[in-house]
Amino acid sequence: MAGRDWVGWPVADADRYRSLKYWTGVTFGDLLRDWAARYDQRTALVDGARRWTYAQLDQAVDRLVTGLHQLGIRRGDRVIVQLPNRAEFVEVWFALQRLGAVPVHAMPGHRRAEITHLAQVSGAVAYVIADRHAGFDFRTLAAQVREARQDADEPLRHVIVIGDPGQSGFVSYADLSTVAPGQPLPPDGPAPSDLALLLLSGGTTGLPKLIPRSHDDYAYNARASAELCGLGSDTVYLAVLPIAFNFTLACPGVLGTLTSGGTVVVTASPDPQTAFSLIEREGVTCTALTPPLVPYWLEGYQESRPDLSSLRFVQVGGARLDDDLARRLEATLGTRLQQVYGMAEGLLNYTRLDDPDELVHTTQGRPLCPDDEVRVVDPADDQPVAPGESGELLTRGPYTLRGYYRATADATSFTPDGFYRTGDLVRQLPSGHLVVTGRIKDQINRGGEKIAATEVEELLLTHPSVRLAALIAAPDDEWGEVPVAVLVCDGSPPTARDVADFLRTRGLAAFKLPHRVECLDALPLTPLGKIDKKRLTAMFAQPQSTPPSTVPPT
Ligand code: OOB
Repeated sequence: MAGRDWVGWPVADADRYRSLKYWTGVTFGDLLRDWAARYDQRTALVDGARRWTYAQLDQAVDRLVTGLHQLGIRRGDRVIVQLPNRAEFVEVWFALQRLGAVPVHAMPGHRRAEITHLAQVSGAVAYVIADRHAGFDFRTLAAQVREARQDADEPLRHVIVIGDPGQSGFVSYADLSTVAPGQPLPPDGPAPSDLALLLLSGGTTGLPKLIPRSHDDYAYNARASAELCGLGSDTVYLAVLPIAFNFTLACPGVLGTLTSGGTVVVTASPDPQTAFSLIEREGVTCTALTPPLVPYWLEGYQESRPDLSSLRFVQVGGARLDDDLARRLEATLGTRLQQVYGMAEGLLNYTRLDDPDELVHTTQGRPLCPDDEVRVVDPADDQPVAPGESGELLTRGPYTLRGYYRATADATSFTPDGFYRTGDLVRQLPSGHLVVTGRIKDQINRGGEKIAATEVEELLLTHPSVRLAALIAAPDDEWGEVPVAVLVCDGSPPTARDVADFLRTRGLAAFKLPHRVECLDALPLTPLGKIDKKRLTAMFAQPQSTPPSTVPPT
């Protein structure tokens, strides 16, 4: 373990999680082999008109493993994966697992600032993209990232492109997945306790941190979630949210469905009508949404009255779902709701499918595992609050990290005894269910997409006329909350459009752009001399009456 880039669980805890059979000592590469043996000719994956049986998926993954190995990708190498929801995501992910290489999960919306940062923190040697998606050419982005990393200790050596690789010396995915087997693969596959993937933290300071997840802990995450949701070989899961999102991949999502012998249907479009026709065509039994998608689904349902009778339940998570919308979802779609309050760092809370309606509509669920330890504390002194009172949620357990990758920010993110500080304010009911009441972390949650305030503030401060900058959350009917930039400027203040253009040229993802810009002569300070964000939030909690220089986020 010496010199490792990440800290695992203390030996005593790891032994306990093994003896309790949470960790079963299997890697994802071997799990896919087992599923192929067990579920063989059943349909594993559907993407448009293309379908894969379990046996075909297993073979496609083997071919890709050979191709990746011949390219020089080795056990332990980190590989950034930035793909829309396509079957290739699943092939690439399992091929990397079988090789012992580590996917770094980028989001489809990430741009130069985020991907360069991911490449730097992870030391990735390769980057997997689609040629174009949603009007954006990812090859241009990849060329910029490769150039930015060319003199680094760990440069980006390969860009693998699904579709047309273009002229930049990038590798064609089609070529890679059809290479003839050459040398036999080295027998030393990954160990179950090894790093399996790196997820992105929503972040509170600076750029996103990387979350190490092992085969053991992540396989438990997917399997236990699948059991809780009653998945089986009749499950048909529709992946609407990005597969790179922990929620979609393993809660129970794609991996939980495959664990159960079910079928995963992927769609790259969040449009409800596309989803409805797939639900009807494939007999989808469950799917997962973030709260802003829910009103669209309800409206879409009223318009076209699709047959959704196959749907057993719809999960909603990633941000707080309004209680009333929760009730309307069930009444309109005629299906069970499951609220999911989770985090890439680990802990998952689910409402149970047979919970009383009141709990399903008004809480964000209770922990997945009997050995998830949760404490609700006063953030000032880490002492437990009175039962039912609101406090910060701290947690520790068999699938919750003990430190970030390459140990960034661990001192502030964990208690000395290994509890992760979620930065979320919750209250716990006698039943164990949690209600998310707020947040103390400096983050904006735009309908499930997380924005670390300081990341945007640091870029705003590089604008020539910006002297001080604070990014705050303002309430919003569509997104729940949106980022608003409060600036102190020299000379004439930039408009929201100027600011958005500026941040885009700095390579920032579009979902992080401020929806509004407000200018002040000075920023209010706390007694300790920090920017008083509480006050700013109160000042700008309401949309301004004079039409603000609003810019659409995308
Ligand atoms: C999920 O994961 P992340 O890592 O993108 O974000 C985690 C944070 C939580 O700490 C909390 O602040 C917020 O997102 N959150 C919710 C929520 N679910 C997540 N806040 C209120 N209500 C909810 N239901 O977002 C995530 C990961 C796995 C499953 C589901 C969501």
